[in-house]
Amino acid sequence: MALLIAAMGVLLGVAAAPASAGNAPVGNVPVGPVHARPVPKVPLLIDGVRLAPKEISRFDGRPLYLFVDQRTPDLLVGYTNESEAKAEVARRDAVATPMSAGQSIVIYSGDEGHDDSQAIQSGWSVNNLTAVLRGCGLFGCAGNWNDVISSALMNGNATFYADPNFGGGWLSMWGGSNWRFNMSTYGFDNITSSINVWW
Ligand SMILES: [Ca+2]
Repeated sequence: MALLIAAMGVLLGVAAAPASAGNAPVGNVPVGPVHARPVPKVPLLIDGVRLAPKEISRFDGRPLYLFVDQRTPDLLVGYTNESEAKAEVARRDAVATPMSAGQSIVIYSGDEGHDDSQAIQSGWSVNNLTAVLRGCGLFGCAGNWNDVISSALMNGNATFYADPNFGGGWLSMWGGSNWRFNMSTYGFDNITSSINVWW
């Protein structure tokens, strides 16, 4: 009997694993006040000052508002003031090639477009990626999309937010035309909790 119970426990443990994995903060890389910010792989231009990637630690504990232009993908531009960042994005958007209807981006849970994927059309946004399940099959889902986006394929513009409801620091990827990148390049791996694919 004891053996049987032990065996059942093992079975239950195996069966329960995917559900608990789905609820756990998978890959939760906080950008809150007490945590070090992930180091991007490209140089920075923060508030107009050029910095080496590791110098992003200067801004640990406060949100950064970042964007990357596909034409200069090896430079992470950022602001400490959100209004200034929004003004810069709007300025660039004003001179951009008009978007066409039906553009979309694809988000992936793995690097280089691997693992779970989800397309999001331009004009749509998700205010809380915890609500969107991923990796679903006959036996349920592997989890949700919160804090797991590791790469994206962009045909459109998108802003990735660290917090739900388009809050916290953000990374705006601008001018996407068949552009695939890893979020880790820009220090934003496994961070996104809400997303806006804007048009
Ligand atoms: Ca997050």
